[in-house]
Amino acid sequence: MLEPTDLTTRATEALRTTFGSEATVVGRAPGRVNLIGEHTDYNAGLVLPVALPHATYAAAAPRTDGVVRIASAKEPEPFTSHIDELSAEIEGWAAYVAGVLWTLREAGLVTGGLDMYLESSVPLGAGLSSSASVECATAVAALGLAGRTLDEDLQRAVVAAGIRAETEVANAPTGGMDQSVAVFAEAGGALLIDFDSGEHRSVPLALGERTILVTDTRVKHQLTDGGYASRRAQCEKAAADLGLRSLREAALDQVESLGDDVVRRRARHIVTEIARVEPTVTALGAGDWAAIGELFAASHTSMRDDFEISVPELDLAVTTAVEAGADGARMTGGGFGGSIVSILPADAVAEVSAAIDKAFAEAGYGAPGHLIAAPSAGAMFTEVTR
Ligand code: GAF
Repeated sequence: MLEPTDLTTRATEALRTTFGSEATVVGRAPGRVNLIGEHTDYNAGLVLPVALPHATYAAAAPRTDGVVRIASAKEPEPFTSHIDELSAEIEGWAAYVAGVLWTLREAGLVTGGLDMYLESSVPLGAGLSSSASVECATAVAALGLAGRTLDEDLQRAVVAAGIRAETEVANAPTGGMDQSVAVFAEAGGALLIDFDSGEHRSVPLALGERTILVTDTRVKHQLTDGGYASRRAQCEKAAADLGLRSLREAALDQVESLGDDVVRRRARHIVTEIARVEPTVTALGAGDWAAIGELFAASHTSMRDDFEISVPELDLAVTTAVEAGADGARMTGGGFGGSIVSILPADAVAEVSAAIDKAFAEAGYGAPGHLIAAPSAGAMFTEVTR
């Protein structure tokens, strides 16, 4: 099991050894697993993610000279700049950190320099939103250093800063679900977000004897490699061909009238997937695990056949999880690799994960990783006292 270790101490110690700085603030923001509603955020649709207990920790110390220095456990070579010189032209991993500081400076929310060190327990490239957790941990740490209080307006600013860094600096044309859940999630709940109205509400999860298991196939996915952008463009084309503002407004029979087979199937996934979100909320509330099984199966089939974002490792993990006792399983996140999510009886976790490990070994795939997604809270910062 990939454990959700608290990395506060490691991050503050690494800040000291790397830069000789004492952290005054540690920002923390979680990764996420989406229960249902995939690729619906940029179609003004509904999503239902859960924040993971696995998170990024950003230890930060203020500087009076405006200099910005950033390092992380995965990228120990520091990024160095000056707060006034940050722009959208930032290469590589630093785009997700310095890019957020740039957008906060542009918004007038951050003016000073800082030293920052990041540690994360969110698996990278696993479709579990490690980048949004980095963005949001960075933002709340910088706002904590600036003496701000994280009220709802500022939370919205954090979400916006993360989205801008991701879309304008890292050039990943993503939709906003990951930053929203990283900030607004409440412990014990999933977050129902409506990307048409902009509203969100926490849906308490009465899982009882059930658990949410995430299995990382370790097939690395990238949101910048073209597959994600092409799906987004196809959805926009479908809406435009139908004369609609977005596919949120489309009915299934309208979509079936689209002439282009690929565009029609992409749009069909979006319309049917949006329609599965509220029934999932109802089924979770009622503990109707058979309904969850059907909804997850339909969602996975739709992503595999209509949206074409699954890979054989994801399909095998899903089939095996259900055969071994999960109520339901589906791929989660952007696709083209990454993870599946299963809901299952807590006492079936060992059996289901062992069955997936065995199936992967027999298929000649590398060993997957598993984690328990205990629904956790969104981003916050704590002041370091000594
Ligand atoms: C990625 C994106 F970042 C999200 O905005 C969302 O579109 C998701 O893929 C698919 O549901 O995580």
